[in-house]
Amino acid sequence: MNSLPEKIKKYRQLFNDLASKIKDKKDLEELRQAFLGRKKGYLTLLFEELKHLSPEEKKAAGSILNNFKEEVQASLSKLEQKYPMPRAEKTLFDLTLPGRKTYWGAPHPLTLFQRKIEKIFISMGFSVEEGPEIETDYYNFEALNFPPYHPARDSWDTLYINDKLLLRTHTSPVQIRVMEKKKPPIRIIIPGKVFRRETSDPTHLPMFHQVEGLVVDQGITFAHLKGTLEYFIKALFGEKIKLRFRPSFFPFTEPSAEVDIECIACHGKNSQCRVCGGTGWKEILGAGLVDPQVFKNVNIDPEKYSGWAFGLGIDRTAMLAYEIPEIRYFYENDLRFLRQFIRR
Ligand code: FA5
Repeated sequence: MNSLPEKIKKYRQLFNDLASKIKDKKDLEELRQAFLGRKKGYLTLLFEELKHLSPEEKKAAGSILNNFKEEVQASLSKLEQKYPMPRAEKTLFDLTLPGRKTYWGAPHPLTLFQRKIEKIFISMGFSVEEGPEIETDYYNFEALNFPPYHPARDSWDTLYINDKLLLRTHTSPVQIRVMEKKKPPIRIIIPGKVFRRETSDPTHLPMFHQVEGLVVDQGITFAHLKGTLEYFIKALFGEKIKLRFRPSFFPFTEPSAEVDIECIACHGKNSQCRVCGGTGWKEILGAGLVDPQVFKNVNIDPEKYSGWAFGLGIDRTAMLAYEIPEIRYFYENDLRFLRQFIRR
């Protein structure tokens, strides 16, 4: 039997011989398997032979064998540069596949619409205020001139937390909170959530959003209210929008009005329209001159100051602006609906 150094000499020759004949990466892979293959590679088998040697012989032979292994590995990596292995064979990934698209989310269409409203009023010199969604009976009703048991409270029924606390039915209580702290001139808008005991239908929700407006100064008249609201509605819907002021009643304004815009769903042409009930008009806001009693409740002199206020339904107005025939779509969380608004 040949000694280990002799065998190594023979295999070195074989390796060099085969290496000189390599034509492509397939030959290269075969050569690698022949020498380094885990079960039957020549080097693996030679290493197994070490087991039968004495400790001294093992040490000397082991070192020669390791040198030979390093030689083989170095030659193979040199050859690999000449015939590189394709990446796909080395990795489990198909790098040519398109990547997965990440959906980052976006503001809700009602948030976008609220920002649009805020922008128009800010451009007219208004500032933005906020107030609590859980309100006291005093701010939601009494200070706004709804005494206990007043029948006007019926149209603003809500969820009561206890005798004194309730979910606010409109953004008007924030008028009181602001007027208690700030003295005129006041020029603010107040956006926020409101709640009502209401059955939902295509234009009504039990929870929706309003934006309140309040201006208080000397010499303020109904003409200022009308001019500002006309400017605002045209900025939102375009110059051609048809709107009308209609007399109305609110305990905290006198005189009071409601503003309707033409029905975007049917333009007055469908007597069965589910949005306007066939009238051709849809109410978007209530407004009026601040009642002198409200000024007295916050210690502002009604002989010296006057003011106007309005409360607009954001969801209702957004549905008309985007020509959506159903207000509840905003709350169904259907991404096919919501994604349409991302770039508006
Ligand atoms: C009020 O809430 C008064 N606070 C508005 C006001 C403010 C008047 C300041 C005078 C001075 P009203 O209940 O009409 O008013 O609601 C105002 C607007 O909110 C409506 O025109 C409508 O656009 C919207 N709205 C009312 N109820 C609902 C509802 N259930 N679902 C969706 N939008 C509604």
